[in-house]
Amino acid sequence: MQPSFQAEPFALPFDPATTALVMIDMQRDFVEPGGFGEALGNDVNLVRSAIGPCQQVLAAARAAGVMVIHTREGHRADLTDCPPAKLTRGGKTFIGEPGPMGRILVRGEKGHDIIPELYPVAGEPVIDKPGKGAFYQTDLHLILQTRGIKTLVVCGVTTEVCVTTTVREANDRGYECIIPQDCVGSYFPEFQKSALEMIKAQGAIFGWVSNAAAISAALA
Ligand code: C5J
Repeated sequence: MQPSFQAEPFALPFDPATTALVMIDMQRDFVEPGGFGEALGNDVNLVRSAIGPCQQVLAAARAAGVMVIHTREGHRADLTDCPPAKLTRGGKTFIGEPGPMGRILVRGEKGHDIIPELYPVAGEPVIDKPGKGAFYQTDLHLILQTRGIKTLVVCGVTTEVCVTTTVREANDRGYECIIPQDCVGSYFPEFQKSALEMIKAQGAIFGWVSNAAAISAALA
């Protein structure tokens, strides 16, 4: 019998061979003090609750042989790929300026890298993206198509920004997306609640919502 993820608004059947875990932007810049998230005036402690559940789902995906992909939001050191409209927005510190973890949201800097708790292992593609959506100006779609991937388990930060932007992009490209709600984090809990409701509303108009325990159990 085909396995399925328990989810809302209804269970989602999947094939492990055509499923990928996409870990969105679990970078120091978003989940540790001194990065981009804090520079925007946010309390990073609000998103750190997603780390443990993400570790659980990551371990389950690796054990099941499910493809794992990581993304990082950030820019070239010369900022030539950062639109002025993005560059000029911020709070205390702006993209490209020095911070305690190096230049904010710049590739190669300590803050730009993925947190040690969820660090990629050999064979797991890392997608560097200049925008919020992981499909915009990246080779993510090509990589997924090449592997025949149809279903995406999407985790990471932040829920209403890069996570659901990516889910909306993926949905339009024909992927079935499921978000474990404890594996995503937002600096604004009320935004997270609304963002996840929007995903699963109207008969899963953008995708499904589940949790780490259900995803891990289905992959076991
Ligand atoms: C933000 C992201 N929140 N990764 N980026 O600016 O969600």
